[in-house]
Amino acid sequence: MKSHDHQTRCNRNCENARDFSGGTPVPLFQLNAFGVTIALIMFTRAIVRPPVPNFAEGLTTAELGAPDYERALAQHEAYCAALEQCGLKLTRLEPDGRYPDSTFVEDTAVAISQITPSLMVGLLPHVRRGSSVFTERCAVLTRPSAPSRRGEVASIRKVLAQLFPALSEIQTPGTLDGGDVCEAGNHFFIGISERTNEAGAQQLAEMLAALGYTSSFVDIGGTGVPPVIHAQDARAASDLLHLKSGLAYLGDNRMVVTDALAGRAEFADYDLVRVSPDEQYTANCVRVNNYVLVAAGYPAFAERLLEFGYQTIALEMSEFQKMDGGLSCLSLRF
Ligand code: CIR
Repeated sequence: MKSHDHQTRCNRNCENARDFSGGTPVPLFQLNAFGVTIALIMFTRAIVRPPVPNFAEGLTTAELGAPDYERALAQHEAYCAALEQCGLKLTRLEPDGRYPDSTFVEDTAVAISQITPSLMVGLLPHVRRGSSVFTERCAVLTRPSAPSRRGEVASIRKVLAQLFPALSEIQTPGTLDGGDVCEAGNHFFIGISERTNEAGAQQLAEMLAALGYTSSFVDIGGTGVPPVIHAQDARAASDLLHLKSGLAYLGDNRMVVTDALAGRAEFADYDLVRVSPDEQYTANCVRVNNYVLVAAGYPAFAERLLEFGYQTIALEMSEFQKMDGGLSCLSLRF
């Protein structure tokens, strides 16, 4: 669904070596009380990176023991296969032993599509013609607050420069992890957490506004102060590492939330699927096109999603959970 104009512009602006063949993400629309809302962005691509042999040296507070590398590799491979089942073309980055947490690629960038003015003034004719209302897309390189993770951004920058027409970047003193950014149609929730500070959130909010999106901040109790902890040490702040550790947008105005977030005014207008504290890990599920990826071991939650009409793919995540990682963290989807 790439418009001819869009393709021409990309060909003019980009070097031949660049690969935009995954196409512009396809938006689905619904009408709401205020007009037209993007209901869901259909993804075409994802970036993934397998865990490294020294994965166990990464940051964690989970106290679930050290991850088994071989098992983590197998779980990662199953995750990649699930993304392909959802229709995504994968870019697989080489593992990099300097960064034990680098399999959690979601934290290093935020992918955004630009809403064109046509969304405001003439959306329906566009939809009828089947052309995309996105003309360009942009990626924002983050600035992780964890010192051990900051270097991960360099290799993501290289690959995103090949895939995106435009790159922006969170600047000091801002810090931001992609795990704190929850896209919900044409609104983004940005968590203020242990990893993302207000300066970083504000920078992202301004970039989003320039692309036609609204955003709001959700304070999950962090300070944005860089953690100095490593495996086996306790994390001091909120029990949600990132906003998306407790929140997932499913499309259809439906939001999965932990009990801790369910009462927040920010989510009052959504249909909430509440997750109890003992099931908190399952809140980090991911809608990818026609499927919802869910962590294996939470059959009651998967059953509820089935009742809503979603097809689910359950994935073993034990080794990533040991390092505080969830399903969304393992890929950057666009
Ligand atoms: C970290 O503490 O940074 C990693 N061990 C886990 C990151 C998980 N990422 C995410 O939730 N988006």
